[in-house]
Amino acid sequence: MNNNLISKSVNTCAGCGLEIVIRLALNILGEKTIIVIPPGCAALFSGYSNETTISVPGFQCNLGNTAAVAGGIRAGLDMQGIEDVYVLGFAGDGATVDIGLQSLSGMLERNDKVIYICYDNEAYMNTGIQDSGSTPGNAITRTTPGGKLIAKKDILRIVESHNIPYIASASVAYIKDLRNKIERAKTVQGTSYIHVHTPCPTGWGFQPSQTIEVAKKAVQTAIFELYEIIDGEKKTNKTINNILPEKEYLEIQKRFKREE
Ligand SMILES: Cc1ncc(C[n+]2csc(CCOP(=O)(O)OP(=O)(O)O)c2C)c(N)n1
Ligand code: SF4
Ligand SMILES: [Mg+2]
Repeated sequence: MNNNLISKSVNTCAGCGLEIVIRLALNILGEKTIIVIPPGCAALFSGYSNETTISVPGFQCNLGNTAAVAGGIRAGLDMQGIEDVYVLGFAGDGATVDIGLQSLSGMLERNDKVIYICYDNEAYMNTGIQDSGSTPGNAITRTTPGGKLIAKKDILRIVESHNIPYIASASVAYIKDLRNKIERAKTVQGTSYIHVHTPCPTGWGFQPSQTIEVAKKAVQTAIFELYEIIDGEKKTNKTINNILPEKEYLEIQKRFKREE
């Protein structure tokens, strides 16, 4: 376990969910990790120019090729007989479910030994809150001012169709569960895909202090399900006995509010 791989001050917005995910991931994976980050809020987080906040080797790829670059790095390590280094693809939803989908599909098909984490803040946040395939229906973004007309793309089902050994959904509100999932990914011989529901106060319109509350409500309303698929077997990680009404999740975010 290493708590010192990311500097204390970083340039995400206050209350940013993605900061939690990346800190936890590197904390668990440790310094023998090569991280691949496409453009997005995580790339800004990782630093500008010759300054970086992350003290593991990393590469900023293009928006569409995180998985291809991560797979290529793994192939290079394999050629050198290096087995004790994790390759981590760390990408936003736009970079994963839209423009990076072809590259992701190729990597999943090859079953490259890569841990791929998608932090899903449900829009292209870094460029000013445009809707992505992962934006939920009815959400207001700069490109869907009247609310998005189509539903959120179910990337986990697309990933599942590739029959990789490990798939998980996770949430920043359930850190122990997320931790277990990253720990499991470390042991997988092949591709692990972890999709993390990652609230964004700036893009979703809630107070920075509410990040965990918003993430938790998504699970408690059954809007976001926590599960893993291990060698094809699906396991639910959080059974919600008293499902809350959806409005309890929707009403605390400005992106679902309509002008009267
Ligand atoms: C091919 C290409 N198109 C557009 C961009 C501009 N761009 C940079 S970051 C970004 C948003 C990425 O969204 P996402 O992957 O969801 O990450 P987030 O910003 O939400 O963290 C876009 C569109 C780019 N870098 N490359
Ligand atoms: S826009 Fe959202 S995802 Fe990006 S740094 Fe700010 S809070 Fe984090
Ligand atoms: Mg995004």
